[in-house]
Amino acid sequence: MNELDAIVASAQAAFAQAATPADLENAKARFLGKTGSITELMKGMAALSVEEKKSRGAAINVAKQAVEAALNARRQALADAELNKQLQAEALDVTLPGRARGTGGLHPVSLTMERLEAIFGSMGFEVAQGPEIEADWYNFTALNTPEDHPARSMHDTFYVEGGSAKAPNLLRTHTSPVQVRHALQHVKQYKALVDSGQPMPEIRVIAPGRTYRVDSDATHSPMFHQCEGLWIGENVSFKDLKYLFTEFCRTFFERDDLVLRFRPSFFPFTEPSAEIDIQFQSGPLAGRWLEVAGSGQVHPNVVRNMGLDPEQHIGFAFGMGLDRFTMLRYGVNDLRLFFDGDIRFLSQFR
Ligand code: 2NM
Repeated sequence: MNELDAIVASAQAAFAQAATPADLENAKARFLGKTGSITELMKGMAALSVEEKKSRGAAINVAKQAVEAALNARRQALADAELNKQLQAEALDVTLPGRARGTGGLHPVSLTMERLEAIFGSMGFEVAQGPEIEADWYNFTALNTPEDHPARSMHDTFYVEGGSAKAPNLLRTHTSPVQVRHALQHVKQYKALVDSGQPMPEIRVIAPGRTYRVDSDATHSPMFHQCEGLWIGENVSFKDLKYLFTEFCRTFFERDDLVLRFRPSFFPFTEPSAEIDIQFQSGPLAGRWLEVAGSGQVHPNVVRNMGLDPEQHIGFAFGMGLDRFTMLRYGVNDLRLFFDGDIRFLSQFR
């Protein structure tokens, strides 16, 4: 191999070895740079005769062109490789399925609330709301709860700063104060009728919502959900309560054979009072009596505090725990699951 062929071969090998554009430019300098081997050969021609210059020059030019061709080919190859790498990194598989945006859903207790509102709504009940920070009068006094009742102690009730007889000073321990507020408003609306001794439209209302008690363990949360109901008229009796609540439970649990039991009990705001138990006839809970609500005929003092004459107006009320209803309906065995906010649990109710 002559000297020129050897230089061309060595340049081709050097260019092939260059892994990056910077490597390639360094290799180029060794052959075509100011002191590169091809450049040196051209400098060396100065001493030659005109005839020799012609043939030598042509040969060097051929070699130089070969080196430049190799250089350009490698430049192109490196650029192509770089482009391919980039394309691969940014590759987009348009055949992949899209990423679904997670859809939210209602909390199971909210689902129970909606269900209750729909069922009682179909039976002519309005839905009432009221403040969660409540006045002592609405939460206890109006409900015939004596001053020395243990529920009024700081061990059972969350009190807040300030407050007077009617000013907000505690976190409501039940939603009964909402019933009292609703009844007073209703009576005010129909005041002309009431004053003239004429019949007033019946009060039929439920009050679902958050309630608070100083209580926290596996089966009690300091914040829990209640729904209370109130039906007041001139001829409303316990049999209406029994019919209404039986219909409600059978609809709520979707069981026609569900059985109810009313057990004598005591509440300051009702007299007589009864605990309501239910029994499933099939399924995992079949045969067991499950306590689901408290109820009773509204106490004459409470009827009076609602602005009505207990000699003329009579009715019943009931109260139930929504968390418990939700647990029974869905077979949830730990109350705390409702308050943990774990999406793996909650998403099952979507
Ligand atoms: C219960 C049990 C019995 C009740 C009473 C009233 C009101 F406001 F009419 F007096 N609302 N809810 C009541 C009665 C609540 O919960 C266990």
